Amino acid sequence: MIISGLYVIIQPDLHPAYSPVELAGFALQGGADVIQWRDKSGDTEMGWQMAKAIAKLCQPYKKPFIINDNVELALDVGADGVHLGQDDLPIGAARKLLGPGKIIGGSAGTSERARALCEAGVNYIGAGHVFPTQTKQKTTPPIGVDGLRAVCDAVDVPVIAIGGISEDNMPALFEAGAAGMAVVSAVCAAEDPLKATQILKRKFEDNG
Ligand code: TZP
Ligand code: MG
Repeated sequence: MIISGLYVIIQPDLHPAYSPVELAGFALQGGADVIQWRDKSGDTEMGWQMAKAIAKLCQPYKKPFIINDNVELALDVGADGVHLGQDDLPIGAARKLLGPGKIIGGSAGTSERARALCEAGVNYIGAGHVFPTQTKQKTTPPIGVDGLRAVCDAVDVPVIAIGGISEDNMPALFEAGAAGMAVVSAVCAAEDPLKATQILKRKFEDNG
């Protein structure tokens, strides 16, 4: 499975009306190419229940389901892979647990880190944050479109841009060489998450 296209990250507690499972359903209906479950709540039971339900939801769509941070959870719910940041399990250790068939993504803000992740065996890079974002607390400035381009130029695996992405700033990201774009709030905090996904997806069709 290759990771590219519209990558929708589902987080709990962002939408006043819809549950994470409902949000994942809207994202899939709207044409998301990848779904990730990202849960920083610390509520292990809820996280497991949601991950299990979203994994099931993804199956008929044949879209990859990725778990953020948690290799154990990914194995338990039969996810297609994991996304790991700098503070998570090292890529090599995750690969040992997951085996060669699962997808492992890693986060990079620089070309050096992106290259190191590729050497460690990631299948794709999440590059960012490209633009300012309210969704994740950041201590470094955004890498911008030029920073994204540097990462794209440095590696052969698909690069997924992340951070502050909306329909308006997507064209510049394609131009920089991104294979896909990951969004959290553009779908999970949208008044109409289905319509929001459809609008983002159309941008891929326009640029494809
Ligand atoms: N990693 C880098 S930025 C970010 C993550 C998880 C949050 C992106 O959220 P949004 O709402 O799409 O800006
Ligand atoms: Mg992480």
